[in-house]
Amino acid sequence: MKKILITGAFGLVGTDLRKALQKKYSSKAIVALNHKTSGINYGEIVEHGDVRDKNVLSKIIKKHHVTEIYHLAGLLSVSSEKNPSLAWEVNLGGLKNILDLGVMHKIKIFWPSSIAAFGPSTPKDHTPQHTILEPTTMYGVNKVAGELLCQYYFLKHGLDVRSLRYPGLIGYNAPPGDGTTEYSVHIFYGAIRNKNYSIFLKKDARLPMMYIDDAIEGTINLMNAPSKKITIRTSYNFAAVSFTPEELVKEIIKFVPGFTHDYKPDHRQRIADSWPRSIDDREARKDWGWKPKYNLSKMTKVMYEGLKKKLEQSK
Ligand code: VAH
Repeated sequence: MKKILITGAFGLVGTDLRKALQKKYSSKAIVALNHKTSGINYGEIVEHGDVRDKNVLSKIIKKHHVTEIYHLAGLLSVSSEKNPSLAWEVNLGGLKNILDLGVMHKIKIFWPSSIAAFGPSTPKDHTPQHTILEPTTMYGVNKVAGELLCQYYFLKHGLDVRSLRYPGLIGYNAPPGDGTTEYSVHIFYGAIRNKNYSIFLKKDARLPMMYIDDAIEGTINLMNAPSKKITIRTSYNFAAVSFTPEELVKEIIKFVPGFTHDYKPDHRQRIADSWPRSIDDREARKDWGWKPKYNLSKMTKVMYEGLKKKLEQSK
């Protein structure tokens, strides 16, 4: 019987992934590992622990006879810059614990990389799968090292570990994390609550983005694809749409007439400047049939309507 452990289960991706996997399998097929975050519980089994503690992870895997792991726990770009040592311990130390346990217990693993693996020397437009990876952030260093670690465990141990280079993800079931692309989530809270938001990036800061439903469907499809179809064992380029804050504002105003905003670029602009503007994900489309469903206007509509309903219900 499939038993899926999700680490970082109460974050932006983890929350929607739990919901989707429970719908696909059952609530008892899911073990949600929580570190400190509170969040919606969809009836799954919840365990508490820190991914830096290999013994705790090992006990949970044995207790529940885990067959798959979606390892999402980690620090994002901004928090990794604030605390680089913690980022190294959690993002890489935690990943290596999961990979070691994966080999020991013959577990299939998903781990998210990010467009943060690219740096200023990477081609900015239609960034190819195989290119220069010289990130200038600790988060990006963690992602490049993590990708190579995953490929090493596949080549040396035959571990079936799969990965996607997530773009900026947008969803409303869980609060946004401490990231750079998260302006695109916070802006909806500001528009709905106050009809105003101050954007911490420049108006023309074009970044690769994706609605959370596309990300979850692509992640599950990758994990369920036959192993022989997987030709990339570092991490797949994975894309849907690229937009600027200015373009997003124009879409939001269609739902919030009179929405006011300004641009106050801060330290996060330097991070955004080091990332690509758009991604070429032809390998994902060819190998396992990736195809996004949400463009900017469709994403804006579902995000606005979903978050508005959620905030009204929580009053
Ligand atoms: C961040 N949302 O901004 C994350 C993501 C591609 C960016 O990894 O840190």
